[in-house]
Amino acid sequence: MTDREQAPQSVKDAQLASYQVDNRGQGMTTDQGIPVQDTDNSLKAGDRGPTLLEDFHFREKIMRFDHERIPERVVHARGSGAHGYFQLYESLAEYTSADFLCDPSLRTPVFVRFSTVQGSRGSADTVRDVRGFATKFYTRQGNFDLVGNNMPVFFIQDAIKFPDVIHAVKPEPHNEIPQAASAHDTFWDFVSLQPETMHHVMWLMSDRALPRSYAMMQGFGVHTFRLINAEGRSTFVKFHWIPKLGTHSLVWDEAQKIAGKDPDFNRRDLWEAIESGNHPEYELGLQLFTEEEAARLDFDVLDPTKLIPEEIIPVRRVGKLVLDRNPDNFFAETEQIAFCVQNVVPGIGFTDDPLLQGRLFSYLDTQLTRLGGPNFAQIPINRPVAPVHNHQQDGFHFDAVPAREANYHPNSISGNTPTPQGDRGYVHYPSQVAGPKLRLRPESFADHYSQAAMFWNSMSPWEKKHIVAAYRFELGRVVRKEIRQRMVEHLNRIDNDLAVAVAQGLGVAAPEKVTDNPGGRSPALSQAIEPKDKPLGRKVAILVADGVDAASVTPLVETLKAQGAVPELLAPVDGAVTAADGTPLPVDRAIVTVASVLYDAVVVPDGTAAAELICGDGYAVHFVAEAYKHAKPVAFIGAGAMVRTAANLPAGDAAAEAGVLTSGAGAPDEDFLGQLVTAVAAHRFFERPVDAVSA
Ligand code: HDD
Repeated sequence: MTDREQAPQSVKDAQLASYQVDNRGQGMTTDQGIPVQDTDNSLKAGDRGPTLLEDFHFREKIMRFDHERIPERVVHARGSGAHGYFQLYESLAEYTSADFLCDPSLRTPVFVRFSTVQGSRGSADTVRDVRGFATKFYTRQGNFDLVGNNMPVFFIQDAIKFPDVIHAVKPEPHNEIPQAASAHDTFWDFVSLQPETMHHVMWLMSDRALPRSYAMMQGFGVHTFRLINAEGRSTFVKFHWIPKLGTHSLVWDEAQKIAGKDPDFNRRDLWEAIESGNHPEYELGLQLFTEEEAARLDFDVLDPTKLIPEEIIPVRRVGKLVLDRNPDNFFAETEQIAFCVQNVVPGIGFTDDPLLQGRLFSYLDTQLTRLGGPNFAQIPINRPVAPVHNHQQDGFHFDAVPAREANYHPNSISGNTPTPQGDRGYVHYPSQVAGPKLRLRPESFADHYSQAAMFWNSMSPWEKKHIVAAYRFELGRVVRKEIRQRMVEHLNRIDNDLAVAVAQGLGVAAPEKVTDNPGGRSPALSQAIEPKDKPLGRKVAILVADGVDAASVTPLVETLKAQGAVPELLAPVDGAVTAADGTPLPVDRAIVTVASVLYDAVVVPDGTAAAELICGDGYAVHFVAEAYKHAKPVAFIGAGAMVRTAANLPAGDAAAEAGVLTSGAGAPDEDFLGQLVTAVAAHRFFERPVDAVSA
């Protein structure tokens, strides 16, 4: 690797490092640098007397504490972030003049923040919601912020509706219930009255709204943007992030339970993956197309409720994003990072998508309140690595110390600098605009059902089942019957089978078919086709107890680790279990401190005494039954099969046995270990008859 490849990332690292304060090994001082004598006792008049106003250390300490909170983000308040880099595969100079998209030898430093939309800062990670996927590229030409989501479309077509959709989905105004959930009247009231939401809501009801991991989630820029090359030629572009680990989801029952067992599930997973060197990786994909190609599509590319099927315009993979460093301080970095959709560099431009146009105002504006003034770009995490020179000045928290006499342009005092850079500066793409000023939606935005139907038609049977269950759950929580009925009528315009299935679950009248399903199919939209060949990052619980056969445990652990999975030994109590041969086997956690929902698979090794202990532990038996119910691989070695019987797992046909592995006594052979790795990689076995499993 050349110095050049390393350079930009280390520039940002060096910049951040220059702000880092290392308190370790230091004596305590006040904010003014005055040495502190004692921080445990306030200064009093006499040992039982009143605290004195003179105690400047006490007053400073309490004053700082009283003002620790800043307003949380209006949306996307709950999030976690990481540092990393972006590197291109080959030059895109044919399409763009953006430096970081033309030079494959550059490593552009990035900070990525993942988030949920609805909940407050302290809400759970695994709620049914859209996930934010916001990337700040610190390029040599300034910051480029790609502020996307894990779904390629949005609820609304015009930014003026954003406050409405967010008010509707957030907790209801009279009682602030529910937290981080869309299953309530105001959301579905709005949705049922604003049919442009239909396509995005279909995504929200799908498994995409329950990502297993941020490292197993796609990202999308949503809008059509432009790339502009050095000759000024524009090409339309849709941005995609494609996770190396594939796109995988939780199931709804599991997601709800995780919200209680470990509300930090996705945050912890991201943190631990980076700490353990399993750096999350994504490829940047581009759908590139001309205005003529756009004109031939049967929808408007300026409408953010529509996606361009990959089968029509393929996704070209052009570079990779690697997240390789956790933040040093959550507040300083993850909380204070300010993404702004208007942050683009030369070579990247906007289109007239009315949602995008509104966002160009909102993000800059929101930072004023959130970060307390106009100088938020000077906060270390927001500072570009590109030099900043202009005549902007003053305001709250102005950290720069400009050495200059002229603070205006033109000037003769400072040699007329800093100087506007003409063609080397950012040139807005000179698209033609003309027309009367009107408040209306274009006719080309009028179809709200075809792509919702396309999404539905593209799903596998198990994905469809999950979508129906999600509508039933969400609408089942809606109190007002007329809202449920309105939604079923909309669903009927998408697909009669869907509407009937949802209606049956809600106890409302099943609608007659009024139209044919208006959608086509885009096979690329189904998660069923995701690559499932590697178990990378999957957590496997190995249930052990005293008397376990150590020979059946060791090869499991070694094989799973070698394949990039994360095996953990769980036992009735923490510490160590004594294996059948008398050796102590260290355990990772007591089983009661975790739950099956926090793992992707479960294995019960051999050892009669251990299996008997596990069979007698209701929590452990439930662990296995619940993993089965959530369609996860379950494996039993030798006497471990007693737990299968205790958990009362369905058996007898291929569907019931899918992903259920058994091995003879003692050390498992290569064949079994291979099957286990394949099953863990496959992730879920949705063909199982799980509805009757009580767990
Ligand atoms: Fe937004 C935050 C993504 C439409 C107004 N938005 C925010 C974040 C993400 C998105 C990922 C969190 C960034 C972070 O981690 O700090 N938003 C989207 C996407 C949209 C979208 C993909 C549609 C394609 N947003 C949208 C509209 C508006 C906003 C139409 C307003 C007109 N969004 C905001 C905001 C936030 C924000 C209020 C809150 C905090 C912030 O910006 O920094 O300005």
